[in-house]
Amino acid sequence: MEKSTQTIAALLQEERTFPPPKAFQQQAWVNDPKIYEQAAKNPEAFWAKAAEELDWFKRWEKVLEWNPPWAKWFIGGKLNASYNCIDRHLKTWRRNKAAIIWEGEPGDERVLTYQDLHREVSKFANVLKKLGVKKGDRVAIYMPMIPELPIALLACARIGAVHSVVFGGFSAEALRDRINDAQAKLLITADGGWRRGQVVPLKKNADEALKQTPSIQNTVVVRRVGDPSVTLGQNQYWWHELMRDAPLECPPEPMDSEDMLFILYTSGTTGKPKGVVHTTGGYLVGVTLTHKWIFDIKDEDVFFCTADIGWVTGHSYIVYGPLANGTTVVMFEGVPDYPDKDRFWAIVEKYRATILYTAPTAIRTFMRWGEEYPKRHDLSSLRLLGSVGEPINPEAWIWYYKVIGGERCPIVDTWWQTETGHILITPLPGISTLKPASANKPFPGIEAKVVDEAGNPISPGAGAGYLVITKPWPGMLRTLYNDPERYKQAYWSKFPGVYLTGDGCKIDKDGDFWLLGRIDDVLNVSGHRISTMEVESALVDHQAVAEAAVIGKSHDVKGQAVSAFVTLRAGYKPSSELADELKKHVAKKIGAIARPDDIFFTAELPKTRSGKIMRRLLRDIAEGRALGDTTTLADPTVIAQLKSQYESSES
Ligand code: 7RM
Repeated sequence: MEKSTQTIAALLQEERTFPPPKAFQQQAWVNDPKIYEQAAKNPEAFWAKAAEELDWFKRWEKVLEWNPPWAKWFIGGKLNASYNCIDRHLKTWRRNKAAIIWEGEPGDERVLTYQDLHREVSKFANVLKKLGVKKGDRVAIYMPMIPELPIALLACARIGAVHSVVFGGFSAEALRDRINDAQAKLLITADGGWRRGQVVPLKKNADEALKQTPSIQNTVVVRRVGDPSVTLGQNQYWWHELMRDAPLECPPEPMDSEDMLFILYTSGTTGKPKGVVHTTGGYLVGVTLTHKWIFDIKDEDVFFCTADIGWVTGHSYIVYGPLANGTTVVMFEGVPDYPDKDRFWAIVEKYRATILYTAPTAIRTFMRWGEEYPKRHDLSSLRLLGSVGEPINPEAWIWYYKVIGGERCPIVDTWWQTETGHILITPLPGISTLKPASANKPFPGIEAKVVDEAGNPISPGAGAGYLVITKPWPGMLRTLYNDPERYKQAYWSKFPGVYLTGDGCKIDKDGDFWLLGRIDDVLNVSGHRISTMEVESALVDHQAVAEAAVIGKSHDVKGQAVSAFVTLRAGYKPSSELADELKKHVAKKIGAIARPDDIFFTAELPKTRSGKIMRRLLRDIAEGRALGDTTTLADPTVIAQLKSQYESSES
């Protein structure tokens, strides 16, 4: 160990810069960098100004009350999220504007205007009431990516019920545990969903879960796939039958700014999932302003966010942010490679999407498949690209920029979490000089720092450490549902009064932030703390590598040795020569200290269902341990195969 206040080594040097294109800058909502200082001088005034862009039934009396770690925003204010996302647009020309352009996996389409959305949401809100759902009750939602999903969210918001969306890819047990933790009264699901031409049996899973969920009184089922074997049991109803004679008018419930809007479960490293609680006023202010400024949203835009609404990205940037801004969003039920590997590009072309928001894991997969798929389509409608979910390595950034953006579209690499509610660290496309793999700067009104083990700020250019948020922000989680102690412990105990993100980060001499992955994943090689992100980026920089996951493996002398799991691009084959070449490549790119001791080639990496690499399971394999919790894995066969291959290569 070199110092007691140990930080993370900053190894990777990325020198390329991309200033904002003049034409983009001129038309952008934000084109004066002074906004940062102005907001920093008085963040509360800054956020109050943002709040004025929403419609309030009653104005707030106080902007912020902060008794760490308890925050309240826009105290005394009354508003309704569904009213802000729908009703207020009906008073304008937008009433017949497309709110949601939806495409199903089989190629079916639906377009809902704001007026259509108003009708469907109001009717379903009346259905909820009729089924006995009251303000404050929790409603569990387990659905595919069909229009009824955002309709259900907004209907809950309309009557003040709290939605808890459980991603449709989760198992019956995961659904059961989340229903029970939230004590949900109603479940909304579907007969099934489409995935690569197969039916995901949502109703079957739901029935399995319902055997052990005593709080559920009724279940509503959307007929999506038309599976004739799906029948209704007691207290179960078809969505379309309930909707048939539901009244058209349902006045939005005036909600207190601090009333709960939703719970969203996120898996902790150990133990039961955490029920992240978001409230109404602050969250809506945060998602609305960040969506408008970061994506530079104009009325002409067609915003395509590829996330599932089962994740926070879908909540904030398919539903609440875009609809509050009166945007047209593209919502897609399927996957990028069905029926072929050009599906996203076909959608961009067909609906003339102007903004695409997707994840690095998808971008690296597209790189692996090759340029021929995007090249089949006209992507010239795109004017801005976004990335979220993981650090994007420079090679993937450059590929995205060139192949998808045609070297004309700025990329916003947006850092945030389920807990933060909205984007906190990001470029602003009209003013930021972009650096591939840097998420740029805290959004105006946000104060973030990188600190060492003792909590002392690391000055710009001096290295890496813990990313923390040092002032409350409007969309921050308010607590963990029914577990305030865990809330305090997980986020506020390491550095008192300061929010711990759990991510490693470096800050360069310009004050730009570079995310380095989860602190729990950091390696320690001979006392040097090395981020997974930097070694992985060096590997992906080699033309043969599609994706890489790096872990520390126990080593007698060094403590830990760098061990890499690598997938190759089309046209490359594993060999010991290639492994040697990759080791050398890492040593050359970032230094001998990071040179991998071993490289293991694999066809797939284990990922969560939202696409994040699960390094913890790779560590279990490398150390020959039993696998830890695998319930959040997207594809359990990947890890089983990897384990047996790895074990036979060792012997
Ligand atoms: C939005 C979302 C949160 C974690 C976070 C990071 C990682 C997300 C970026 C990123 C580097 C980014 N919510 N992360 N965005 N890392 N650059 N632009 O993903 O709750 O599911 O995950 O995701 O580690 O802590 S989340």
